[in-house]
Formats: sequence, C-alpha cells, structure tokens
Amino acid sequence: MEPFLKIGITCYPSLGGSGVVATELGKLLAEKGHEVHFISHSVPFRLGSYHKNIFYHEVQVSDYYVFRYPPYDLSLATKMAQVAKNEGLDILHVHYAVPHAVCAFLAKQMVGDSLKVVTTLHGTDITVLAQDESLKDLIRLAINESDAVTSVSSDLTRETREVLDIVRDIDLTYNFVDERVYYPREAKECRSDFADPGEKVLMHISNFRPVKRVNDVVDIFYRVNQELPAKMLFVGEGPDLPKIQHKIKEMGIEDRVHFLGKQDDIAHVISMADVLLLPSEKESFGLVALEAMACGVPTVGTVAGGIPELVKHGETGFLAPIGDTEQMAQYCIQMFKNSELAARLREACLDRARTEFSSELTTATYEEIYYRVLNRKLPALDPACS
Ligand code: GMT
Repeated sequence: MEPFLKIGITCYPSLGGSGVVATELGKLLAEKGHEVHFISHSVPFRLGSYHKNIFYHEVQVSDYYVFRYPPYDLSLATKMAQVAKNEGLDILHVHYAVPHAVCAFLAKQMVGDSLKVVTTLHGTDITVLAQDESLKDLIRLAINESDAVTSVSSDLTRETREVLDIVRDIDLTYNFVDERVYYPREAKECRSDFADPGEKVLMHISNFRPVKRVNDVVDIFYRVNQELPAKMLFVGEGPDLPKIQHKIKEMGIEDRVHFLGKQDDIAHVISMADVLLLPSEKESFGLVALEAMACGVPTVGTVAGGIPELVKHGETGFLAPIGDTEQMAQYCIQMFKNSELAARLREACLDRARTEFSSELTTATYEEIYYRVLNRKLPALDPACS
C-alpha cells in the first residue's frame, strides 16, 4: 500500500526532550501509514528496534584537514536534499531551529519548492540561541522561510515573536507522551529499595544544567525532610551534578538522597515518586512533568515559561515563583499531609494527560499542518493500515 506522506525528520538524536518528541512522533506517524525518514548523525536513542515504515539516513561529516570545525550543518543540508530527492519526500520536519531549520532551508534551495519545511521550536533554540547576535538573523531567516512553524507552548511563541520580531503564523503543538508507555506502573518493590513505607519520595529528573536550578531541589527537599520523613531521588546526569553531590555531603543528608544516573525506563522510575520537583528558571514546556503527569505523579515547580500551560496550579501540581523554595516545600508538605488532596491531584494528572496531551491529538495536529502546507486534502487516515 502507498504511504500517505513521505516525511523526513531531523532532530538531536542523542539527548533531550526535543529528540524524544521528534522520535515518538515519527513512530506514531509510521504506525498511521506514513513513511518516515530520520536524517541525523546517529540513530535516535528512542527509536528502539525495527519499525515498519521507518528508515534512517546517517549524515557523514567531511573531516578534510582544512576544517578546524568539521561542517556538520552543510553535510546535513546536503543529506536532507539527497534523501528528499531519492525518496520523494513531501515534508521535512525539523525539530530545534539551530542548525536544523537552517539546514532545511538550504535543502529546499537544492530540491525546489515541492519540498515543504515544517520547523518545530522547542526552547533554548529561541530563549538562549536567538538572543545570540552571532545567530539571531540566521534563526529569523530560517523561521520566516519555513512553510510552517510550530511551537511547544504559547509562552515560547510569545518569546519567539518578542526576541526575533516574528509576525508570521506559528501553530501551537503541545508535546505529548505515548500513553502505551507512560501510565502508572507497579513500583512498590523498587520504591522499597530506596524508601521505607512511611517515607515520601521526591524526584528530580533532568540534564543537571544551571537552568534546572538543581540547588533549589536540594533546598526544597531539605525543608520537606525536616517536617516529615522523606527520600530524594535524582535521575539523570549533567554539568551541575558534582556540585549537587558535594552540597548534599556538606549538608550531611547523603543517607536520604539517591542518585540513579541516566535511566531508560522513565515511566517505571517516575512511578516510584510522590512528587516531581521542577524548579527551573526556564522551561518552554517541561516534558518530564508531562511524563510524570501521565504516570499520576504531580509536579511542584515554578511559574516559568510554558510550565503553567502544562501544570495546572492546585489541580495537577503547584507552582511558585522562581527561587521560592520555601513555598515549593510548603506545597509538598501540604500534599503529603493530606491524602485526599494527593489522591485528587493524582486523578487530575491522569485525566489531564489523557485528554489534553494525548498522542492522538498531537499527531493529528501535525498531520493537519503537513496537509495544509502541501495544499492537499487530509485523507481519512486509518490507524489499522500499519
Ligand atoms: O532547549 C533545550 O534546553 C533542550 C530541549 C530538549 O531538546 O530537551 O528542551 C526543550 O524542549 C523540550 C521538548 O519540547 C521541552 O520540554 C523543554 O522544556 C525545553 N527546555 C527548555 O526550554 C529549557
């Protein structure tokens, strides 16, 4: 059977929420009968085993001796154009503006206007890189030249307009999780590896960059643990991790804190927690809070970026001003002391993840965008065709 569309996807294959979202989207599109071609320097880490309708094209970078910095971007643009021509791609969907949207722009120059480019903005491509004068004009060009631009939160759209003076349409496409993977798991046994039955479990999952304010996580935990018995589980790795480990030793709370490192089975790990802490300084969406929500775990975090669009204060978690660790600790304590409130939050999390951030909704939104830019009628897509 002929695929509905032939879609090229480029993302960062080895890290971050943008890569996760791009890969999961590709898998779902392939299940719906589209042909998906990932174009990148490595196989996306969430791709897993063989999938029907999914292909991977590796970008080879020239290491000719004159290059001080081997030009990945140019090789990527060329590969995008080659794949588009050889495979007859309809759409090139790039995740994260830098350099992917710029490469897609170049590829389109090589292929012609039949190739439509969809750019999804994820966060620091705008909130950090678009503020950098050495990149700003190029990012603006790539965004303006895309056939469609999507953003993962209204807040990110607002910031894109503000920072880059962008006036064009930007579609809102909230992130999603695959509900066949993210649901509350039976975690009693592994939870007992870390916490006694009477102890609450607080969790933080991140790449430990300064923007995550992991110091605040420690402060929140310290305050909570003074009020009631609790354990802190850190998941992930990154530049601030050694500082945090040092601080925990200095505070003499090593016996109450566990570092799990990078974990693959996040749904299982999150299901051990009573609360996810996300006190970030910036977060265009906060995919991990959605992963937690889908597993029935509320988030206590900050009113930063797109977080309030995801976490409904008082319904699926609690939000405080950036840096207000006292307030965030109070919210945790309030939840832990009131089992009715905790149960209500848990139910609201499950309901909100299923209804507002379902994979079906997001995939359908992207499909509508693809057909719109191709100026084709959206066919009645049959999920059974895969
Ligand atoms: O922009 C980054 O820091 C990396 C990026 C990523 O690849 O994980 O994170 C951003 O995109 C995610 C997926 O859309 C969002 O959930 C994160 O909130 C966002 N990070 C920031 O805005 C700091």
